[in-house]
Amino acid sequence: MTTPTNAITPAARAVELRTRIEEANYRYHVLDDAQIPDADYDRLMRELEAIEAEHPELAVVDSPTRRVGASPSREFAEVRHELRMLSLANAFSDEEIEDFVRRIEERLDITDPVFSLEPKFDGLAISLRYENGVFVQGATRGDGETGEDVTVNLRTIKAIPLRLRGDDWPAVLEVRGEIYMPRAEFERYNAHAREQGGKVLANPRNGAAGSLRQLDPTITATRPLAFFAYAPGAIAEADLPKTHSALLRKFRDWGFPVSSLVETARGAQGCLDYYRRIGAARDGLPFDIDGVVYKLDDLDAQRELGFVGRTPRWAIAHKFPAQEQSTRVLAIDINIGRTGAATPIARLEPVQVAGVVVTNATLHNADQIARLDVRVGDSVIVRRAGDVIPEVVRVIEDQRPADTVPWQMPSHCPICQSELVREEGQVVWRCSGELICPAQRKESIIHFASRRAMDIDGLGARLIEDLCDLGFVVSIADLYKLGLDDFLEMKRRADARDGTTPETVKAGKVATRWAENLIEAIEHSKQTTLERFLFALGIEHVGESTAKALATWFGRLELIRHLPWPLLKLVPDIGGEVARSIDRFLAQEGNQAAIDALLMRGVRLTDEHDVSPKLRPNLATDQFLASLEIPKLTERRAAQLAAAFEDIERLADVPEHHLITAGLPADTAAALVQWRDDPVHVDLLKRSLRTWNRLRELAGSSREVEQSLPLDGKTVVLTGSLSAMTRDEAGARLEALGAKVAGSVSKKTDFVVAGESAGSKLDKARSLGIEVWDEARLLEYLARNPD
Ligand code: 5U1
Repeated sequence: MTTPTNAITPAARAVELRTRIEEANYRYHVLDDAQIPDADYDRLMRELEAIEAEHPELAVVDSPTRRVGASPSREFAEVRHELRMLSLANAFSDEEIEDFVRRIEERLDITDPVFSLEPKFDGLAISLRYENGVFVQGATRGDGETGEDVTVNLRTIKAIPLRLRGDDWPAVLEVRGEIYMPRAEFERYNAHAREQGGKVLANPRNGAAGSLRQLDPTITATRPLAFFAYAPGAIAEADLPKTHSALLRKFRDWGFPVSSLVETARGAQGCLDYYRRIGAARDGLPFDIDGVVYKLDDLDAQRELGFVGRTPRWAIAHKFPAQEQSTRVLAIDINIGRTGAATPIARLEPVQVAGVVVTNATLHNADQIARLDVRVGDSVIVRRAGDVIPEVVRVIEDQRPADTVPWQMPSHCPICQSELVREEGQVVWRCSGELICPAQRKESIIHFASRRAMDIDGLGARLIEDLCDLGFVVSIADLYKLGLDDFLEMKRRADARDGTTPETVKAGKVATRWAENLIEAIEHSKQTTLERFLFALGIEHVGESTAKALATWFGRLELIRHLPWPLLKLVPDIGGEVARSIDRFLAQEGNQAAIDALLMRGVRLTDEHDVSPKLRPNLATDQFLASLEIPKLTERRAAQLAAAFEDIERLADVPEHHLITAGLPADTAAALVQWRDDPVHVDLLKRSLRTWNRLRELAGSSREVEQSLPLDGKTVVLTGSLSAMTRDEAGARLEALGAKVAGSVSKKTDFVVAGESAGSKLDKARSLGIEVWDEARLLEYLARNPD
């Protein structure tokens, strides 16, 4: 076949596609600035795959289609590193860093040298070798002299370039760095594994190491791994930069991801400032780090200093306090949450983890215990990262005492003795006691009063426990009937119980003031927003964002509290599971009675409004039919049915053959009739039709166009601390002006508000060229745009 002269040849198209795919990879993994949507990227890949399949002669080894190519092997070959892979000396205190810097100053006879400052990534060190710009080999560190050849696995990681960019790279280039698993990807991976009953990864570091050491590269390809370059290995003679930081910039140009947190600074003080800043930002980073690394920036000076054993004199790791420690399990208890979820908790021999004494750690659920095989008496590794509840990561099996037995979920709630039950397909066991279970009641009241819910100042968990234990409060609405005498009496009884009874006049006055403040806070909480109120009810799966969606789309409590689940699903962010959970909650008389009692005792929702006109398109007949989840009724069939039956109420009794005449396949018609005639669905259909009609009326009469707001469509990120208001308050003000407040900076961010001590988010905003407002500018804007 000849190619028309004006048409692009398959060879030229393949080159063009590879260039575009590589450019997309570079932008995404190195510049953190994705330019094409995933779907377009996939399309380019499929087109390239098709060309290479049809023209095998055009396939090249560094084609992006060849990332997963090799078949499983039985073991990894050994690789001898041309240049030894070094390790770093560790330091844990400021003094050790001051000594490290002093030693360098003395040896080189200089003062305040410049250091390259970098995070110490918690992953797996590797070395990548490029010959004439093409990736030829990748190896683990091993013992520093010899590692394992993991080239085929590394090829599957898109952040690793298969061919270098530009043309000024040396003929032989080894780049060293860390393979890691981003936290969010780790969570997503584990959530999926749990759902599928698969094996979960213990932590992101094990996830990265385990994934890279798979003998089958197709498995590695499914693991969400990433890479940061941080050091050179063997390099052929070339004209290279004179400093480490400039070399990292070169790596970036050649296509390697380099952390945006890399900086330079002078002397020990510069290093220690960096340590503290990165330490403060650590929990908010998208990946795990276990310290920072300081490297003398001048490469000639590095060579002059040389090594002691396997560690360089010119670099050091300044480690954060350990996040994992070993301890012993003294008992495994069950904690009952506000939705009745029974969470096993390990009671531990007290141990310091990252500066805090840990005595309890979550074991998540019975499946997790079975997977880890945690037993009372075992020595275990506990992990505490940031604000996250400490968790048991694994058992140290060779320290298991002889007399341990596998743990079993108890059959009854330890608090109310109701049966513990587990719904089919769910991992969570629940106490079936619901409102009779004091633990569930207590937890639901604690949640109701909490800062992000009804925000009752001063009414914390301890106080609520006392109020419940001493019989002053049984349900959330009881909070609003407490008087001064109740608080004083409760305090008297609690003090007597605990043996702390300071019956002095002064103590009496202090107690009265305390009780008055509480009553004022309770009174104050009565004026709240619909969104907070819905969140405060503690409905399973209804977090702040779902509560906000409900409030925004439906506008009024009276409407929301009678919506059956199919209609709740018409809101874009609410799926079947969440909608059913809300429906289940609202179907319980006790819950409806609690809402009535709250309203009767004066709770007022200050921001109720009409149904959002945005709901109108979602109320189309076909969408309504699809929301009912009738078996076999796909979206297409729902649209067909909607077109055939103007009066959809007829569906309740239309004969099956009419459905077939209307064009539905016989099996769909039969499924619909079977569904409709099931007594459970008769009522659901009736209720859904009634509320759907009402919603259509309401959405039809609500204001045609919503007022546009000055920050409509803008995404804002707040970071650092503000002095005139909290970040939450600033966020609420910006939201009231139409902005969406996001938690992390991306290229979609329109501007970042940076207060005092802003850290990595500010750095990222700057590196992406995003507009940054300081507090003064924010205040000025808010003053000019009152909400
Ligand atoms: N960020 C960073 N981590 N890390 C680990 N730099 C760095 N350098 C290392 C190691 C082992 O070794 C250098 C001495 C090349």
